[in-house]
Amino acid sequence: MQDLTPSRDSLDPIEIASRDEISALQLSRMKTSLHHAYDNVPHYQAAFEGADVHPDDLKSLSDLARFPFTVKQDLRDNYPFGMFAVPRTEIARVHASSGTTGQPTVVGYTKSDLEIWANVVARSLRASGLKAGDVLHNAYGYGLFTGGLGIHAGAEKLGLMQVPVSGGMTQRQVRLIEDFRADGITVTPSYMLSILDEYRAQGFDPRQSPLKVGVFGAEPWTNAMRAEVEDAFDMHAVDIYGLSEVIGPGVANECVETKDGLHIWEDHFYPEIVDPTTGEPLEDCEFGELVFTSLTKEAFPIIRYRTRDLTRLLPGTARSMRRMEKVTGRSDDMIILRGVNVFPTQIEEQLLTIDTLAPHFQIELIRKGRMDHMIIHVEPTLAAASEIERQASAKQLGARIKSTVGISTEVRASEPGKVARSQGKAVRVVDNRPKS
Ligand code: DLL
Repeated sequence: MQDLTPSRDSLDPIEIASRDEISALQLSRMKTSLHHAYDNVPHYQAAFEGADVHPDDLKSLSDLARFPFTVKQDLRDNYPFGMFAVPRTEIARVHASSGTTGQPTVVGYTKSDLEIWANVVARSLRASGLKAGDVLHNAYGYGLFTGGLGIHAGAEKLGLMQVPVSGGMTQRQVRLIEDFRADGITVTPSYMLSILDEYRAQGFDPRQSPLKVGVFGAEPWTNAMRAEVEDAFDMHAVDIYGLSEVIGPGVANECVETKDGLHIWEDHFYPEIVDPTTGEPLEDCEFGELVFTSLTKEAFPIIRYRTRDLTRLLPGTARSMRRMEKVTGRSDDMIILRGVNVFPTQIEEQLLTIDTLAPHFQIELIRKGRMDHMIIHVEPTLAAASEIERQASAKQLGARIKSTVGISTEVRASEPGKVARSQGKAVRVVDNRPKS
């Protein structure tokens, strides 16, 4: 793999500023952001007053803990535009969640917000090892999802030649990567696996592909998956994180030279880790739920937003800004099986240790008698694998999960192509338990 480390002088000075400088900037921006939210969004005014706190009470960064959290339900209650802090006529764009699990949530951007977003995405793509003149194949979905258009603007800002292909039509994805000689690809890690299958189906050697780096995010993925994809394509695989409520992709990104967690662009997004049950702030290095406060957003300031993503904060390495460890999962995705907490990423990790099984998987939950039961659907690597070989691989995975995660599962290895493929965010868990 090529060394893609960006030169020190190509970085934004704040990325490598002293911690004191970063904290001073955060404090002054946080004061402005709290005032902006309080003065212009009735929800924040009521919530701050309910907690008996005023923006003037913020004297140091740690005073932020006195302010109330914002949760997804607050956004739903204020659907569609109630959380906006500027007149509707100043909104340049909206994005929205799909709303498959409830009422959709809407976020808005002024022109200045879009500019900041493009800058943090450009910073993320540069940290990933891309530079002006490179070709970027952007396979995140375009539309109301923030992935496609978010990456798009940052890629233009960095001076890349962008192929705005969006998700789907996997055969064409492979053809365009090859014909246009893409240096980089932005896509969900699960869809990258579908592209990998298609590479092989078309008879291309993925290790000979022009790709030098993949920038993967929008869903949890493991270091084991990183190793799998890096080896398959002979390219770097780096992690990009973000969420619509905070801005979209580009809240945090790994550096290609270290790949040791994601540097949070702390000059725009202030992170905290809290205990997911009590909401008490935790120290850096302690594991808990990630919470964000926007420092510069105009249209949709967000104060202490509970992301539900579980991780911990670590000191900076390649940049001065703090890192977040790869996200283990969302607290909503945690499965409690007969008293044991399980995340789909733990299943992924074990699956990738077994060479005879492909990296595709889906978890199905059912009820057997009065007990919850987990079925893990997987596939053999080889199309020609016999029934006996498939069963042996399935048994091996079941045993690994039992000994590492501590749960008994039923692993079903069917023919290749049977496990649902993703063209965006993978659906890892299908809950077929009767609703009580
Ligand atoms: O997924 C934004 C995005 C697009 C990020 C493209 C990266 C690349 P939402 O649809 O609002 O926004 O979903 C946000 O996705 O709270 C996490 O649970 C999950 N997520 C995003 N990035 C990662 C990641 C976009 N790198 C939700 N690792 C977040 C793990 C991630 N989970």
